[in-house]
Amino acid sequence: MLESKKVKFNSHKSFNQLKIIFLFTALLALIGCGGGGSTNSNSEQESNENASGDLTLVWSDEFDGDTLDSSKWNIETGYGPNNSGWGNDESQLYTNSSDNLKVENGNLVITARCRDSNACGKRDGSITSARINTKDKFEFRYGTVRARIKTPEGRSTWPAFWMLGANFPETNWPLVGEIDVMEMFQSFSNTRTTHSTLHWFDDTLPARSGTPGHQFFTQSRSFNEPLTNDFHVFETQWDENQIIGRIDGEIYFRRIIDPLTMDEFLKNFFLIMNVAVDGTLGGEPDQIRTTPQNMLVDWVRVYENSSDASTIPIPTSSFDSGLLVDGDFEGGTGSWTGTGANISFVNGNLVNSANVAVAGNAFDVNLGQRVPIIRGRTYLLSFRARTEDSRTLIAGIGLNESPFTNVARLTTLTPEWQTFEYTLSATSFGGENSRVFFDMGADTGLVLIDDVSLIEVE
Ligand SMILES: [Ca+2]
Ligand SMILES: [Ca+2]
Ligand SMILES: [Ca+2]
Repeated sequence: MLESKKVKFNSHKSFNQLKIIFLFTALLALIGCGGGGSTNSNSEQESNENASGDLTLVWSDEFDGDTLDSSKWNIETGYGPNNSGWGNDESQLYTNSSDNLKVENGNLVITARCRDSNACGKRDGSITSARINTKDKFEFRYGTVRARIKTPEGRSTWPAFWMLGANFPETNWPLVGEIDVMEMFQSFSNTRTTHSTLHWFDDTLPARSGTPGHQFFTQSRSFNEPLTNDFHVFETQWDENQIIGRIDGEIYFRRIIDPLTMDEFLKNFFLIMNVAVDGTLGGEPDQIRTTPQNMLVDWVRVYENSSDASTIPIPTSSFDSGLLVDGDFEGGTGSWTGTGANISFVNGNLVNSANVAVAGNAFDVNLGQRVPIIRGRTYLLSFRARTEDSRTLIAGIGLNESPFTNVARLTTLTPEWQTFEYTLSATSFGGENSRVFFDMGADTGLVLIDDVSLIEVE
């Protein structure tokens, strides 16, 4: 859930961001990350409770009563600041009516509905839903937050369980930081996929959207069955070093916190739950025209991590990237750029992943890192890569500016990881603004890249 109450941000999901989301979704579908993983058994869900070790409960709502506990939650109503649809061009009116928000049978129930099938319009009061938060009532720094949620159907719905920095709205988004524990949306994804995302501010890098300084990092997990069929436990484990995301106890998101540029995540956050309709990541109202769609939340629990120090092991990497930074992608950093720069968690390892849906120019989907190249010198570029079936990419070194002079090799990938080593001589170019690059847009299909290094050779 993006938030942009004060920052004008009409098109915050830029084309590239949408494309990246599509890339992730397609990738995860392709690599087939397991089965449905769904269970409707409380006992099975509860058995996952200690999957992250011994945790101390610090806050929870079991939704056992028949009204929302106002000592824990605030109800947000309206269309958001400036009636802008909460910064995302969302259509719904948030209300505090029991038509949209109630506690029933042990669950919080948020219902998105249209007045009738012919009245389902944008911010005219015909579509209603609900949004609640814990600002000033429960704010925390570090810990494990979990919720057991049955997400709503409906192509237009955009349910989310997320957090904003506690200094919001006094401090603008994205300087407050945003942690999305669970987000599902169907315009650019599907009901089989949950997304976890961080948003923060870092103006030393090119903005990732129309908001200056906006950076984000997103990972998703797709299943064979719709997540909407049943309850699932969505989780974020957060300490001063990194943020981990899980669904039903299984990790699918990991991001190391750079304390210099991601200081947003070293401060207090509060919780938010909502079901948006339409807007930049929802979709045109369809099912909700005739059938109200419910998000059910059995419980929300926040646990202390088991000690003040980091409890999440940070992967140690002995990989030598040579002249490059973070060649094994384990830092999950912004060292890599390009339309094909998407770091993904695959079998316990962070790799760069891109899936090309439509073939075009090779450079249309690219991954690169700036590195000085000295004219006349020779370099050894090595990396590991694979695809699903068979396809090519172009790997090389070259100028990072026009005329993009380069020396490169056409590389044929297979479903097995292969190591490629290319000796490349910079006979006709060089300079500070040079780069290592991978151009992947000429063929369709998946590309996974890992362990990239560049060294100078005699
Ligand atoms: Ca920052
Ligand atoms: Ca409950
Ligand atoms: Ca790696």
